[in-house]
Amino acid sequence: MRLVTRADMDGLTCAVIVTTCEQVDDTVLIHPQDITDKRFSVTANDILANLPYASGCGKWFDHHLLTASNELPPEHFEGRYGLAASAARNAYDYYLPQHPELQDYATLVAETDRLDAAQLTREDVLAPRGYILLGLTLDPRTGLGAYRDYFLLLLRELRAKRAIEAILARAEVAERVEHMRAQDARFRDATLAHSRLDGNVVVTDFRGLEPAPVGNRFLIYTLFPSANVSLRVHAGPRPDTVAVAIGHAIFNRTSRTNVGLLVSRYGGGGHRGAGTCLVPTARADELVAEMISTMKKEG
Ligand SMILES: [Mn+2]
Repeated sequence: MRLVTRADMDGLTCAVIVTTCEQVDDTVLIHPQDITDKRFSVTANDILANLPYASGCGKWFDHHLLTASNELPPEHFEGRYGLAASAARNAYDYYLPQHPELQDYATLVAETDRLDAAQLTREDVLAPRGYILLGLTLDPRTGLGAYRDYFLLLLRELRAKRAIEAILARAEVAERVEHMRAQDARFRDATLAHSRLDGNVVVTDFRGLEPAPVGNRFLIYTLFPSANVSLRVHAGPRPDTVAVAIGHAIFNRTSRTNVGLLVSRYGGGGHRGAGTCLVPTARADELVAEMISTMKKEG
Protein backbone atom coordinates (compact mmCIF):
# COMPACT_ATOMS: atom_id res chain seq x y z
CA MET A 1 0.00 0.00 0.00
CA ARG A 2 0.97 3.64 -0.39
CA LEU A 3 0.44 6.04 2.49
CA VAL A 4 -0.56 9.58 1.51
CA THR A 5 -0.50 12.15 4.29
CA ARG A 6 0.61 15.67 5.15
CA ALA A 7 3.92 16.54 6.75
CA ASP A 8 2.79 17.80 10.14
CA MET A 9 2.82 16.11 13.56
CA ASP A 10 -0.61 14.59 12.99
CA GLY A 11 0.52 13.20 9.62
CA LEU A 12 3.65 11.78 11.28
CA THR A 13 1.70 10.02 14.02
CA CYS A 14 -0.76 8.71 11.40
CA ALA A 15 2.27 7.34 9.54
CA VAL A 16 3.57 5.62 12.70
CA ILE A 17 0.20 3.92 13.23
CA VAL A 18 -0.56 3.02 9.62
CA THR A 19 2.92 1.65 8.87
CA THR A 20 2.72 -0.44 12.06
CA CYS A 21 -0.57 -2.01 10.97
CA GLU A 22 -0.32 -2.16 7.18
CA GLN A 23 2.23 -3.21 4.60
CA VAL A 24 3.26 0.27 3.40
CA ASP A 25 5.99 0.49 0.77
CA ASP A 26 5.81 4.19 -0.06
CA THR A 27 4.93 7.35 1.85
CA VAL A 28 3.90 10.48 -0.04
CA LEU A 29 3.52 13.92 1.54
CA ILE A 30 1.08 16.32 -0.07
CA HIS A 31 -0.91 19.46 0.74
CA PRO A 32 -4.66 19.05 1.42
CA GLN A 33 -5.37 21.50 -1.38
CA ASP A 34 -3.80 18.98 -3.82
CA ILE A 35 -6.80 16.77 -3.06
CA THR A 36 -9.41 19.54 -3.05
CA ASP A 37 -8.12 20.86 -6.39
CA LYS A 38 -7.91 17.28 -7.77
CA ARG A 39 -4.21 17.64 -8.64
CA PHE A 40 -3.38 14.30 -7.03
CA SER A 41 -4.68 10.98 -8.35
CA VAL A 42 -5.62 8.27 -5.94
CA THR A 43 -6.12 4.50 -6.32
CA ALA A 44 -7.39 1.66 -4.14
CA ASN A 45 -3.73 1.08 -3.18
CA ASP A 46 -3.71 4.40 -1.28
CA ILE A 47 -4.37 5.06 2.39
CA LEU A 48 -5.19 8.73 2.90
CA ALA A 49 -4.55 10.16 6.36
CA ASN A 50 -5.08 13.67 7.73
CA LEU A 51 -6.27 14.73 4.27
CA PRO A 52 -9.68 15.29 2.63
CA TYR A 53 -11.48 12.29 1.14
CA ALA A 54 -10.72 11.38 -2.49
CA SER A 55 -12.92 8.83 -4.25
CA GLY A 56 -11.25 5.55 -5.09
CA CYS A 57 -8.84 5.50 -2.14
CA GLY A 58 -8.38 2.23 -0.21
CA LYS A 59 -8.68 3.67 3.31
CA TRP A 60 -9.29 7.13 4.73
CA PHE A 61 -8.56 8.67 8.16
CA ASP A 62 -9.42 12.28 8.86
CA HIS A 63 -10.93 14.69 11.35
CA HIS A 64 -11.31 17.95 9.44
CA LEU A 65 -14.69 19.55 8.88
CA LEU A 66 -16.48 18.38 5.76
CA THR A 67 -17.52 21.49 3.88
CA ALA A 68 -18.66 22.51 0.42
CA SER A 69 -14.97 22.44 -0.72
CA ASN A 70 -14.79 18.70 -0.04
CA GLU A 71 -15.82 15.63 -1.94
CA LEU A 72 -18.19 13.70 0.34
CA PRO A 73 -17.22 10.13 1.25
CA PRO A 74 -19.73 7.37 0.51
CA GLU A 75 -21.80 6.11 3.43
CA HIS A 76 -19.51 3.10 3.82
CA PHE A 77 -15.76 3.43 3.39
CA GLU A 78 -12.71 1.73 4.89
CA GLY A 79 -11.06 3.73 7.65
CA ARG A 80 -12.45 6.25 10.11
CA TYR A 81 -13.68 9.83 9.98
CA GLY A 82 -14.93 11.87 12.91
CA LEU A 83 -14.36 15.19 14.61
CA ALA A 84 -11.61 13.83 16.89
CA ALA A 85 -8.72 15.96 18.18
CA SER A 86 -6.43 14.46 15.54
CA ALA A 87 -6.61 12.18 12.50
CA ALA A 88 -4.06 10.01 14.34
CA ARG A 89 -6.64 9.46 17.10
CA ASN A 90 -9.09 8.11 14.51
CA ALA A 91 -6.44 5.81 13.02
CA TYR A 92 -5.41 4.64 16.52
CA ASP A 93 -9.00 3.84 17.53
CA TYR A 94 -9.57 2.04 14.22
CA TYR A 95 -6.54 -0.26 14.44
CA LEU A 96 -6.22 -0.77 18.21
CA PRO A 97 -8.64 -3.72 18.58
CA GLN A 98 -6.57 -5.81 16.11
CA HIS A 99 -3.23 -4.24 17.11
CA PRO A 100 -2.94 -3.91 20.91
CA GLU A 101 0.78 -3.19 20.44
CA LEU A 102 -0.29 0.32 19.41
CA GLN A 103 -0.70 1.06 23.12
CA ASP A 104 3.04 1.74 23.14
CA TYR A 105 2.14 4.91 21.22
CA ALA A 106 -0.58 6.10 23.62
CA THR A 107 1.50 9.09 24.80
CA LEU A 108 2.51 10.02 21.25
CA VAL A 109 -1.16 10.01 20.19
CA ALA A 110 -2.29 11.98 23.26
CA GLU A 111 0.38 14.64 22.65
CA THR A 112 -0.53 14.76 18.94
CA ASP A 113 -4.13 15.40 20.02
CA ARG A 114 -2.98 18.30 22.22
CA LEU A 115 -0.87 19.89 19.50
CA ASP A 116 -3.34 19.39 16.64
CA ALA A 117 -6.27 20.70 18.69
CA ALA A 118 -4.06 23.46 20.19
CA GLN A 119 -4.90 22.35 23.74
CA LEU A 120 -1.67 23.91 24.94
CA THR A 121 -0.48 25.62 28.08
CA ARG A 122 1.47 28.87 28.19
CA GLU A 123 4.49 26.72 29.08
CA ASP A 124 4.00 24.66 25.87
CA VAL A 125 4.06 27.87 23.84
CA LEU A 126 6.90 29.72 25.57
CA ALA A 127 9.15 26.74 26.42
CA PRO A 128 7.92 23.66 24.50
CA ARG A 129 9.28 20.23 25.42
CA GLY A 130 8.92 16.58 24.44
CA TYR A 131 6.54 15.59 21.64
CA ILE A 132 5.13 19.14 21.44
CA LEU A 133 8.63 20.47 20.70
CA LEU A 134 9.17 17.67 18.16
CA GLY A 135 5.86 18.57 16.50
CA LEU A 136 6.83 22.23 16.23
CA THR A 137 10.00 21.29 14.32
CA LEU A 138 7.71 19.67 11.72
CA ASP A 139 5.45 22.66 11.24
CA PRO A 140 5.75 23.64 7.55
CA ARG A 141 5.22 27.23 8.65
CA THR A 142 8.63 27.19 10.29
CA GLY A 143 9.98 27.03 6.72
CA LEU A 144 12.82 24.63 7.42
CA GLY A 145 13.09 22.74 4.05
CA ALA A 146 14.25 19.18 3.26
CA TYR A 147 11.00 18.08 4.49
CA ARG A 148 10.49 14.53 3.31
CA ASP A 149 13.86 13.25 4.56
CA TYR A 150 13.21 14.79 7.95
CA PHE A 151 9.70 13.36 8.13
CA LEU A 152 10.96 9.86 7.23
CA LEU A 153 13.78 10.13 9.77
CA LEU A 154 11.29 10.92 12.56
CA LEU A 155 9.04 8.11 11.35
CA ARG A 156 11.92 5.61 11.66
CA GLU A 157 12.90 6.91 15.09
CA LEU A 158 9.35 6.69 16.45
CA ARG A 159 8.80 3.25 14.91
CA ALA A 160 12.02 2.12 16.64
CA LYS A 161 10.32 3.26 19.89
CA ARG A 162 13.22 5.46 20.84
CA ALA A 163 12.63 7.72 23.86
CA ILE A 164 11.51 11.23 22.96
CA GLU A 165 14.57 12.71 24.70
CA ALA A 166 16.84 10.54 22.52
CA ILE A 167 14.99 11.66 19.36
CA LEU A 168 15.27 15.33 20.37
CA ALA A 169 18.99 14.83 20.96
CA ARG A 170 19.63 13.68 17.37
CA ALA A 171 21.66 16.21 15.39
CA GLU A 172 18.98 16.71 12.68
CA VAL A 173 16.34 17.47 15.32
CA ALA A 174 18.55 19.53 17.63
CA GLU A 175 19.60 21.63 14.64
CA ARG A 176 15.98 22.51 13.90
CA VAL A 177 15.24 23.29 17.52
CA GLU A 178 18.29 25.59 17.57
CA HIS A 179 17.18 27.26 14.35
CA MET A 180 13.69 27.84 15.76
CA ARG A 181 15.08 29.33 18.96
CA ALA A 182 17.50 31.55 17.04
CA GLN A 183 14.58 32.94 15.03
CA ASP A 184 12.35 33.49 18.05
CA ALA A 185 13.40 37.07 18.70
CA ARG A 186 13.09 38.11 15.05
CA PHE A 187 9.70 36.42 14.78
CA ARG A 188 8.46 38.08 17.94
CA ASP A 189 9.60 41.55 16.77
CA ALA A 190 8.12 41.07 13.28
CA THR A 191 4.85 39.82 14.75
CA LEU A 192 4.56 42.87 17.01
CA ALA A 193 5.51 45.26 14.18
CA HIS A 194 3.05 43.79 11.66
CA SER A 195 0.04 43.01 13.85
CA ARG A 196 -2.89 45.16 14.85
CA LEU A 197 -5.91 44.57 16.98
CA ASP A 198 -9.26 45.06 15.24
CA GLY A 199 -11.93 44.46 17.87
CA ASN A 200 -11.70 40.82 18.89
CA VAL A 201 -9.46 39.96 15.91
CA VAL A 202 -5.66 40.24 15.86
CA VAL A 203 -4.50 40.67 12.27
CA THR A 204 -0.90 39.93 11.23
CA ASP A 205 0.18 40.91 7.73
CA PHE A 206 3.48 39.39 6.59
CA ARG A 207 2.97 40.19 2.89
CA GLY A 208 6.05 41.75 1.36
CA LEU A 209 8.41 40.44 4.04
CA GLU A 210 11.09 38.34 2.36
CA PRO A 211 11.84 35.86 3.70
CA ALA A 212 8.61 35.64 5.71
CA PRO A 213 9.38 35.53 9.43
CA VAL A 214 8.80 32.03 10.78
CA GLY A 215 8.17 30.87 14.30
CA ASN A 216 5.71 29.50 16.79
CA ARG A 217 2.22 30.19 15.45
CA PHE A 218 0.77 30.27 18.97
CA LEU A 219 3.03 33.12 20.15
CA ILE A 220 0.50 35.68 18.87
CA TYR A 221 -1.93 34.72 21.65
CA THR A 222 0.58 35.57 24.37
CA LEU A 223 1.26 38.96 22.72
CA PHE A 224 -2.40 39.94 22.20
CA PRO A 225 -4.25 38.26 25.06
CA SER A 226 -7.47 40.24 24.52
CA ALA A 227 -8.05 38.88 20.98
CA ASN A 228 -10.15 35.75 20.72
CA VAL A 229 -9.22 34.98 17.11
CA SER A 230 -6.21 35.63 14.86
CA LEU A 231 -5.88 36.11 11.12
CA ARG A 232 -2.50 35.98 9.42
CA VAL A 233 -1.80 36.93 5.81
CA HIS A 234 1.38 35.95 3.99
CA ALA A 235 2.62 35.28 0.46
CA GLY A 236 1.01 32.21 -1.11
CA PRO A 237 2.80 29.36 -2.89
CA ARG A 238 2.38 31.21 -6.22
CA PRO A 239 2.60 34.98 -6.86
CA ASP A 240 -1.08 35.19 -7.84
CA THR A 241 -2.23 33.83 -4.46
CA VAL A 242 -2.10 35.03 -0.90
CA ALA A 243 -2.37 32.63 2.04
CA VAL A 244 -4.72 33.37 4.91
CA ALA A 245 -4.53 31.43 8.20
CA ILE A 246 -7.18 31.90 10.87
CA GLY A 247 -7.25 30.42 14.36
CA HIS A 248 -9.15 30.75 17.60
CA ALA A 249 -7.03 32.15 20.42
CA ILE A 250 -5.94 29.22 22.56
CA PHE A 251 -6.05 30.95 25.97
CA ASN A 252 -9.27 32.88 25.30
CA ARG A 253 -11.68 30.41 23.74
CA THR A 254 -14.67 32.69 23.28
CA SER A 255 -14.76 33.18 19.49
CA ARG A 256 -18.08 32.07 18.03
CA THR A 257 -16.77 31.82 14.47
CA ASN A 258 -16.68 28.38 12.88
CA VAL A 259 -13.33 28.96 11.16
CA GLY A 260 -13.43 25.84 8.96
CA LEU A 261 -16.80 26.89 7.61
CA LEU A 262 -15.68 30.51 7.11
CA VAL A 263 -12.56 29.59 5.10
CA SER A 264 -14.53 27.02 3.08
CA ARG A 265 -16.45 29.94 1.58
CA TYR A 266 -13.09 31.04 0.17
CA GLY A 267 -12.09 27.58 -1.08
CA GLY A 268 -10.12 26.58 2.03
CA GLY A 269 -10.61 24.07 4.82
CA GLY A 270 -9.98 23.32 8.48
CA HIS A 271 -11.70 22.81 11.80
CA ARG A 272 -14.09 24.80 13.92
CA GLY A 273 -11.04 26.33 15.63
CA ALA A 274 -8.56 26.82 12.78
CA GLY A 275 -8.33 26.88 9.01
CA THR A 276 -6.50 28.20 5.98
CA CYS A 277 -7.34 29.32 2.46
CA LEU A 278 -5.62 30.77 -0.59
CA VAL A 279 -7.18 33.87 -2.16
CA PRO A 280 -6.33 35.67 -5.41
CA THR A 281 -3.70 38.35 -4.76
CA ALA A 282 -5.72 41.00 -6.61
CA ARG A 283 -8.73 40.54 -4.32
CA ALA A 284 -6.87 39.74 -1.10
CA ASP A 285 -7.49 43.06 0.70
CA GLU A 286 -11.19 42.99 -0.03
CA LEU A 287 -11.65 39.31 0.96
CA VAL A 288 -9.55 39.60 4.12
CA ALA A 289 -11.59 42.65 5.20
CA GLU A 290 -14.73 40.59 4.64
CA MET A 291 -13.41 37.73 6.81
CA ILE A 292 -12.41 40.15 9.60
CA SER A 293 -15.81 41.80 9.56
CA THR A 294 -17.54 38.39 9.78
CA MET A 295 -15.42 37.44 12.81
CA LYS A 296 -16.10 40.79 14.50
CA LYS A 297 -19.83 40.45 13.91
CA GLU A 298 -19.87 36.89 15.27
CA GLY A 299 -17.81 37.96 18.27
MN1 LIG B 1 -4.92 16.98 11.77
